[in-house]
Amino acid sequence: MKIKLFTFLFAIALTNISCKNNIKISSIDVVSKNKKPNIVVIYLDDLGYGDLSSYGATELETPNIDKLANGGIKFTNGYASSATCTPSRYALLTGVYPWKNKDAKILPGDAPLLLDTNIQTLPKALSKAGYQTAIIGKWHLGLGTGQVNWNETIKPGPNEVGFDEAYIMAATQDRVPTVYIENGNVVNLDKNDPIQVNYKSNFEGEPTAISNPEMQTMLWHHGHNNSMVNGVPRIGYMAGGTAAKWSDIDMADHFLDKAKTYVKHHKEKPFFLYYAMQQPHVPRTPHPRFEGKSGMGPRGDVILEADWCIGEFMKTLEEEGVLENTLIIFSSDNGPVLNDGYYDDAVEKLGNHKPSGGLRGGKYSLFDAGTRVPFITYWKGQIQPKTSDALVCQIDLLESLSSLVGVNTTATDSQNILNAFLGISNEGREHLILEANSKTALRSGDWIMIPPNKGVPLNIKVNIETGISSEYQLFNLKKDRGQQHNLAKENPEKLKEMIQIFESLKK
Ligand code: NG6
Ligand code: CA
Repeated sequence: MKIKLFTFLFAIALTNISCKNNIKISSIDVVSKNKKPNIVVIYLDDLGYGDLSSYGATELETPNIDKLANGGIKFTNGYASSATCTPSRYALLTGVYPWKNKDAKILPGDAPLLLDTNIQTLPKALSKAGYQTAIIGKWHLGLGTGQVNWNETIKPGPNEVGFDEAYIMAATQDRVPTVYIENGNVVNLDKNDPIQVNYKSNFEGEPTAISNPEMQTMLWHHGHNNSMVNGVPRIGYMAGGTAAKWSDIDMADHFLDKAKTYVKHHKEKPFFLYYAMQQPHVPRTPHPRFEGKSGMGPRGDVILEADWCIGEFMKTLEEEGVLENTLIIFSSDNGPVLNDGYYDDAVEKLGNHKPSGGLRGGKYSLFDAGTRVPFITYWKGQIQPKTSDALVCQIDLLESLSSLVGVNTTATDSQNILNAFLGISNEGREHLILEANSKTALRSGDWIMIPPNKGVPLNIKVNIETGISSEYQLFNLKKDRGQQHNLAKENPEKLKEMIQIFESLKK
């Protein structure tokens, strides 16, 4: 009879505790004896710590994601590496702290590829172990080498940094070009209607939200007033490519369909799928099936839509017979924001919902809600359900998953905390440097230290506290989850210790 991996892992946990002098067997040895699991990273965009019912939300229900949270490990101290997208995704894929790369900032849609093609990446590491690899969804790490010609094969891009297959949007849903790109080629491109993209100036005769406000179906609040696509004003100017333009309301279904098809076609060998969903980033464009369903306006509706997509995706894993051999990691690239540049009722219809789940700040913030996000690992029949307060970060997936599949890396920032991810241990990393808009803070144990920074304490446009202060800030998250009591003056010893750790890690 086949003995389940969980039984093995449990036995090993006991072995480690009781037989200290014996040679330690690690979870890696165990997994290598078994078939390599498929690995799926489901990554949401701007989903906050409090946006899921399994993470305490009372005003909306996310039953499908809750199944993962309640049937897997629900981390309460799980972090993105940054409070914005590009740097978090950079860290997720490279295992390198984003603040070490000065270009790892929110990128325009025509930015060159941020990743050096020689750098180690998560998909490359998994490829070494024989995995098939794919990204479906939001990329936002740049493409090409500058001056991209969207009408030819665009490279380097995801295929050149480790993904065998890539079906992506270049940047964000609110940035041009608003087209899907499959393995470097714009999908449905009509060569007679070439695409042009410019982030500085418009193309002659092309309507913008400024020249033709009457064409808008969604109004811009700040930023988004350049080219309009499907009535939604975007960041950046685009001309041509009419047949290739995506349908915003169908985007979720479109990526879901690609993800399901990928599983169906690749289930015979281990695969790594990075399913990077666009919700609930702006513009929030739920399919009409979900319109009005949350009572919270489009932001709530697209969270329900994302939850439904995940349920459908899980059904596919089950139907294809791979659910019990698939490790799923669920998280978000940064914390929540309500008004991120459009009038879409996110603020007006919020009601009692608390996207940040009582944490301070939000997207763009050095306070905790900027980076502390829902973080779940799920592996049916293998991971025993629990809530874990281990300190874990997306940056650690590179080293931890490499160790799971038996691949060596040269990681420095990424740590092997596989046992925390598999629930064998409650110990994650000791320290973590967090980043927001190129400024950094230290989390160590239950403490957070934010050094003095220049800048404004409130990002007025999005109404989010930045975490910036001219003074040191020190918080004990265990006693003060909402970061209301700055203990820097009260506890100079702890502050000194935190500064020392911070400085040694930032060297
Ligand atoms: C900001 C945009 C915001 C969003 C963000 C990127 C403006 C005024 N704001 O610059 O709407 O697109 O970039 O979000 O343009 S992220 O989640 O991809 O980092
Ligand atoms: Ca984001």
